[in-house]
Amino acid sequence: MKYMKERYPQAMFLRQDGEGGGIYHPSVLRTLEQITEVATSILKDADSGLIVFSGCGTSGRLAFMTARTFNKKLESVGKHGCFKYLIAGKDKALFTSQEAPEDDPICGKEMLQEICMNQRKVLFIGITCGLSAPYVAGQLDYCLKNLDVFTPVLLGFNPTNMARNNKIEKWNKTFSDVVSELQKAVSDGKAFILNPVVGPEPITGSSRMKSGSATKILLETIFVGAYTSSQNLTKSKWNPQNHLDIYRAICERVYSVDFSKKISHLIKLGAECLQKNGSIYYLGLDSIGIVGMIDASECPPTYSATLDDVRGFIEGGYTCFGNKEGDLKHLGKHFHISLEDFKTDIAPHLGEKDLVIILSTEGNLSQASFVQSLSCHKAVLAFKDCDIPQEKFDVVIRAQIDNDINLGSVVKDVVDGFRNMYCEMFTKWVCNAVTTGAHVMKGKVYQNSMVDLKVSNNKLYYRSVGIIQKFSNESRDESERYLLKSIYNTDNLSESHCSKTVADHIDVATPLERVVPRAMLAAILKCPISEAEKRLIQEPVIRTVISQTLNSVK
Ligand code: F1P
Repeated sequence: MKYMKERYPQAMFLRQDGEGGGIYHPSVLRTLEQITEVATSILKDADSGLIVFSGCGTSGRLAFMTARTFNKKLESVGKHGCFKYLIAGKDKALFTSQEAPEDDPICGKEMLQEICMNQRKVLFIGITCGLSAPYVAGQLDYCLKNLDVFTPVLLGFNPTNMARNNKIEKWNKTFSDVVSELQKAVSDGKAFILNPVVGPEPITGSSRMKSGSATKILLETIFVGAYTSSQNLTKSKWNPQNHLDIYRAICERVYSVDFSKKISHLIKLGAECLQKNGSIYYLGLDSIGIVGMIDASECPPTYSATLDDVRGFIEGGYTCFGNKEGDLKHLGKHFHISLEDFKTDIAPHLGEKDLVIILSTEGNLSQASFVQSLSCHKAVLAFKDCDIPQEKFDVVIRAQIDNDINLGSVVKDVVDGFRNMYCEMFTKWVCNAVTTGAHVMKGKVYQNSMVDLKVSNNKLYYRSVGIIQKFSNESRDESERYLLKSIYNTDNLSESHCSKTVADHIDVATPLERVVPRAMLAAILKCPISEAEKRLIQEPVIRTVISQTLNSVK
């Protein structure tokens, strides 16, 4: 894989100047301060309004996590938790990707209306890394029509001129149209756009990585600031830059020589397990466990992984998880999330081809006898100086946020109350590295492209067309025809295939396997779909079959 410095996670902290600068850009810092002021005014009287985070996929899951963190914080000081989250596809989407609802702006608007009924003041933060999700577009549009109640914020990581301009089905605007309207409200001081450039993702389009991390970092910077100001915890004015410095220090620590050696070891173990059709399991405590679960949930849409390839479990199950709809176990085995479920459903079947990674702030999970007796590969990531029986684990990563990381100029007392958040960030970087690295080693990526993605929403449909075009040198229209041929498993597209909507194509494509690789091979070789499928059966490692095919037509 081509590695460019700007793709490294650390690159998101680069001090870029000029238009479209990074997270330290003065205009970004100013916007952070302004949003913090609005949030502070709501938190000072938490019964007076709401703060709503909303998004799709990873962005929605981070919306959930952030609302959970700050509600807990408010409740710990006897206040009412005024943070709410919305995610396209509702709570089911916290665990498995439900990407079709992402394309529905009306559904987005209605869900927002429902939770904001009778509110007088709402700070709405719509998160969409690519400035693209119709679900969020519908919500921002609704806020713009009701600026007396809503202060809308668009959080994403593209310059505004790159906002998606594709037609949204059954709607009369594009995301880009909504951004233009938002810009007018921004100039009137009634809305905000927070869209620093964090550079390209290591795997093109895998916004769960840098953009996901930046989402978490920026939201936490705003709300740690708002919380501390509303509680009068600090006399000096909140300085977002100091808070961003903490994450920069954590990122440098994760990628320091000693930690990266251990993480590479973990990636190799993970890859070996996936290659042997084994699994990676995260077992975690509290929010650190949730980070593992989120990481796992992103593997199917990004790498066409099965729901069993990477899974996460959390001590206390749904009670600890704290989602709106509560226990979702009835939806099937992939919604069994507690350690007890892991012990009964998974532990008895573990073997040499599986890897269990303990994620723990305390280390007490790593000491649990049930973990130590598991007959599989085991690793632990812990954040306290605890007594980990090293000999029982293949990899031990022990990070001490206080000692390892210079918390520098940030008020120590402020940071003390949010230590878990920094551990979560550390964990996210480790988990993302493990699952990305393991899938790359499994051959799920060609160069920097996620060539085996699921064609499960409008954005991913057109991304797939782009990937086929890039490697086949066919025209865009012809590349789309190859995609359709692969979806409908035919070499002769009929009138009825061609007259269907993109949403119809997505419905058919979502449950299918290897749709994009099959279309790519057929487009490169100009061969029937059945011939492409035969090649994929003969050589199931996607990267290998693509590079062999490309070499054969050189
Ligand atoms: C939302 C999202 C991603 C997911 C996939 C489909 O993207 O669900 O989280 O990985 O790419 O879209 P965005 O709206 O945050 O750009």
